[in-house]
Order: sequence, then structure tokens, then C-alpha cells
Amino acid sequence: MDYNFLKINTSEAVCTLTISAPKSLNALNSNILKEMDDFLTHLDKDIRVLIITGDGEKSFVAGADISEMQPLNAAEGERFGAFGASVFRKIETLPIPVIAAVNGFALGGGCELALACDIRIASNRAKFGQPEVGLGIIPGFSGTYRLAKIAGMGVAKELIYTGHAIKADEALRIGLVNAVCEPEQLMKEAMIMAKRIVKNAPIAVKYAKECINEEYDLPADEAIAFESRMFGKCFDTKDQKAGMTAFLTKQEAHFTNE
Ligand code: CO8
Repeated sequence: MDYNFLKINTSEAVCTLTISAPKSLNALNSNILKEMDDFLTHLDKDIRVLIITGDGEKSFVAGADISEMQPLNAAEGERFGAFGASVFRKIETLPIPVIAAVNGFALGGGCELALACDIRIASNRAKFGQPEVGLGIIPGFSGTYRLAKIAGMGVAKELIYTGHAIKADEALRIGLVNAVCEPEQLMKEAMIMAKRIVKNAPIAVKYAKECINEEYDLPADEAIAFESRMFGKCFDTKDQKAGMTAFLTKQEAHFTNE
């Protein structure tokens, strides 16, 4: 599929996906969501970290496209929401870490996109918010679910009921983002984080993501048992032997993703 709204750049196993619809501040319409879905479905197996960002200096993603949503009826609204949610779920369950590099407005669906990523790094110009109730709707790309998980129920209720947007430093304070930096440093910081991940054993990173995602909703005993099973599976990999042998022989580990 040819992409009209996505720019893709891969370097040293790190892929950067830039959402590009500058006229609408990268608002997500169904064509962009379809392109993202296709991109995620066909992501090259050699990619070890995905960075998602928005084109331009002003906006990460300014939400779902309001002009496309305005005429929808209930069934169409549900379909649009469910499709966007399924694309974001693909991001959340991708077998590699995904970093959101939030360069500007992350509002509505844009905030929800960032929430679906594993790690969020923001420029100090970024703004986060869920303004949906001011438009007569609620967050529809799983924001009511993930915002409460990531920032806590009290924060989620405040942000969603008020529609108030917060700056990056406040997002950092409430745990919505992992780090804040100068705008010029954003992609560099995201790349530093990505490379820290890439140097580790890929299967172990994949299992760690699966554990953290799966265990969150499980009762303690089931979560601990799940981790034990995944921990055991690591010993079936060549990379476990390579990593531990390298440590014991005081050499650098070379992982082969096996
Ligand atoms: N949708 C469509 N167009 C948009 C959007 C958007 N979300 N955001 C900005 N644009 C367009 C503007 O209409 C404008 O277009 P034009 O130049 O043709 O008038 C252009 O982008 C530039 O925007 P502004 O002139 O408004 O730029 P400002 O710097 O003055 O303001 C803001 C920037 C604050 C980001 C402002 O544009 C804004 O408030 N945008 C809307 C933000 C918003 O409400 N987002 C939430 C949308 S709802 C949502 O995301 C729900 C997700 C779940 C969907 C479930 C499906 C059913």
C-alpha cells in the first residue's frame, strides 16, 4: 500500500513513523487510520523499536478528524471508534516497544494514541488533553480505559470531565509522560531511548512487554504464575545463553534474536 499520510524512516532497527496531515494538525481521519493499520500489519520483522511522532512543530495529533465525525450516526460513530481503537490496540500489543515522541498537541485521539504507546517522551511545547465532552462525545479510541490505567482514575476523571488540556511538565508530574525535553532534542531523546532498548535481547524485551500488558489485569497469583512461565521460556532462547555467557566471560553480548 502507498501511504499518503505516513512518512517512514528506518535506521539501525529503529523505525520512525511520522503522521503527516499538516493542514489539520495531523488529525486522524479514516484514511490515516487505514494506512496506520496497514503499516502495523506489515511492519518489518527486523524492526526492534517503533517511534511514532507527528509532522511539523505544532502538533503530534490534534484528535480524530472532527469534520469526518460531525455527520455520523450512532452506528457509524461506533464503527469509526472501534476501528481507531483496534489500530491503537495493535500498537499496544505489537511485539516490540513503541515510543510516542509527542512534539505538540496531543488532544483527544492524539492523547489516546500516545497512551497506546509503551513510553511517552514529550517536547516542553506538548499539550495533552481529552476535550471530547466539549464536542458532545466521549473519548472513543480507548481513552476512558487507558488514561485511568496510566495516570490513575482521579486524574482521568478530571481530565475527561473538564476537557482541560495540560502542559508537558504537568503531564510528567502525573505520570502521563516518561520524560520532557526541549523541542530540538525530542527525536534525539527518543532515539537514545530506542537504542538502549535495541541493545538488549529482543525476545526478552518482547516477553517483558507481553508480561507487563497481560499481568496488569490479572489477580496477583495468576500474574506471578504468568511471569514465571515467560521467565522459563527465556531459557529456551540462544540469547539467554549468549547474554549470560557474555557476562561471565566479561565480553559484550551479541544477540541473534533466537
Ligand atoms: N479535526 C479536524 N480538523 C482539525 C482538528 C481536528 N481534530 N484539529 C485541528 N483541525 C484543523 C482546524 O480546523 C484548522 O483547519 P482550517 O485551517 O481549515 O480552519 C487547522 O486544523 C488548524 O487549526 P486551528 O486554526 O484551530 O489552529 P490553532 O492553533 O488555533 O488551534 C488546536 C490548535 C487547539 C489544536 C485547535 O485546532 C483545536 O482545538 N483542535 C481540535 C482539538 C480537539 O477537540 N480534538 C479532539 C477531537 S475529538 C477526538 O479526538 C475523539 C477521538 C475518539 C473518536 C471516536 C470516534 C467516534
